[in-house]
Amino acid sequence: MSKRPVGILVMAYGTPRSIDEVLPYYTHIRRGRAPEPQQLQDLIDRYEAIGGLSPLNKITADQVDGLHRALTELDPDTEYKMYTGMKHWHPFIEETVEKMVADGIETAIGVVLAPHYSTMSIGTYIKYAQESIEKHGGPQMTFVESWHLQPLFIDSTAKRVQAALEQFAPEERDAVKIFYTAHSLPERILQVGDPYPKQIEETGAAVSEQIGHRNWSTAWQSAGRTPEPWLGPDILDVIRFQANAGIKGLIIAPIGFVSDHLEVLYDIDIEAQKLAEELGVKLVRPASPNDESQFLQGVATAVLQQAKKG
Ligand code: FEC
Repeated sequence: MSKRPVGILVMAYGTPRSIDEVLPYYTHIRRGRAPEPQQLQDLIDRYEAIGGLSPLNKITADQVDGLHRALTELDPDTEYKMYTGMKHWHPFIEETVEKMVADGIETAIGVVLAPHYSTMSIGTYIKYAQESIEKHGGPQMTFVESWHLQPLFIDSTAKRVQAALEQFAPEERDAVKIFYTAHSLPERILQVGDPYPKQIEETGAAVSEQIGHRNWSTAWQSAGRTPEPWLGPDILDVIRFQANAGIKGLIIAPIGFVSDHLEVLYDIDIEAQKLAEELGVKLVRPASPNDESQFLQGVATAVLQQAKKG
């Protein structure tokens, strides 16, 4: 009798499939509170500025296919069956867990397409999956909690950051400051000893070490539009500060994200780029991992390590 397939629940953020879905999507992100009409319009405008909608769904699907290929290459004796569950839009994590149960999946591994653990990011994905597993009575699932120092992830990131650095003339490169960024979160995460800021720092240090570039720091981007304090400095303040200090070249490397999507294509490529241009700073953003094979081999390796731990 052939062995049963192992289910892989790949969890990602999710994005609207049409402009009509932006309101319920945004309401879901806000935990059921509908946005003000102006906030909704601002978000629609940002989607329009990046071409109408986000490419995130297509990229997530390509990443899941690539991850399947990588798992099968690394472990040809096991059959892996791939599932995709989204945090904020269809197919929601819960819908996918229900499907896994209906398909007869008994054992599974969950992994989030985000490298760094925070109670408010990966922790929430895992919580949603666990609640769904409880509700639907299975499958037996363990989770990759973070993979921010996975060597193939670091190596593929280092290559992309190095390529960004090479967009500056050799004699300019030492003076180019690299800012490794991630999505900001409310400052209150610090009170509970959340590992998120430290993990971002560790990824930045590992990548910088690999490319031998000492001139780097971390910063935050895409903070929520709420009155409470969010982690800073924000990238826009960083650009202003660096411009005032006479810095002419910057790299913003969004290591907290693994795809081209709104927070990269709008917040960095449009908003931050516009400010940098106004202030006479050359700003370069490294390419996103998307479905690059070395990156996905890194995620697959993290999944297989989790499978061994059981
Ligand atoms: O391309 C797309 O359509 C979706 C891009 C997208 C990604 C993403 C990743 C993260 N978020 C994280 C935390 C928060 C917190 C709030 C929040 C709000 C938004 C809004 C949009 C949005 N996020 Fe997101 N995020 C993406 C999109 N995010 C749209 C709502 C409008 C706005 O504030 O810009 C604040 C919620 C609140 O108001 O209470 C907190 C974190 C990540 C990175 C980890 C991950 O990918 O899961 C953390 C992609």
